[in-house]
Amino acid sequence: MKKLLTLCIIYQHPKILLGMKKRGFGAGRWNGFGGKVYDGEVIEDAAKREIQEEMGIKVENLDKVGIIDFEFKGNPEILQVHIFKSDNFSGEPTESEEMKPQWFHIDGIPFKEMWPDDIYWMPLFLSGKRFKGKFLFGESDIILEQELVEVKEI
Ligand code: 8OG
Repeated sequence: MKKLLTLCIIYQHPKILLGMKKRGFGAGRWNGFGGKVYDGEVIEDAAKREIQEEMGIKVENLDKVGIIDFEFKGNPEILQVHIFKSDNFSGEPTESEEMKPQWFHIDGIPFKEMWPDDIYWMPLFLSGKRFKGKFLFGESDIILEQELVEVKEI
């Protein structure tokens, strides 16, 4: 079974906007903004909705830059995360019940407090590349297998 999720990172060089996830899956980690795509919902619309819900800002121009499939050993479910980039938004990033937003300089991205795969694809993200990948996680979210390739189109 495949579950679709979105992840959006606002990138205004040299800073990116991340949020500390306060509850649920991935709590305690810095991450981009996003969540589950509802049945019948256009993926990009889901990304915009989540950004609005999680920090109260509106984004218009989303650029899809990556798709990564995540699997957890012993669990048949595949989480397919569609990764978007945006360089502009309207409104003020505001803390919600789910996320506490914060800007980070790209030389100070807190990878130790992020999902362990992020350190692999973030350089592609930051350099304007598009990519596809697959990560298999084991216990304690250790990466057991990984594939990551740069692609021309997504
Ligand atoms: O709705 P919920 O908050 O559970 O959605 C999970 C969010 O976490 C969604 O934005 C997708 C994102 N996400 C994963 N796995 C990973 C991962 O390995 N790295 C990053 N950076 N984000 C992930 O579900």
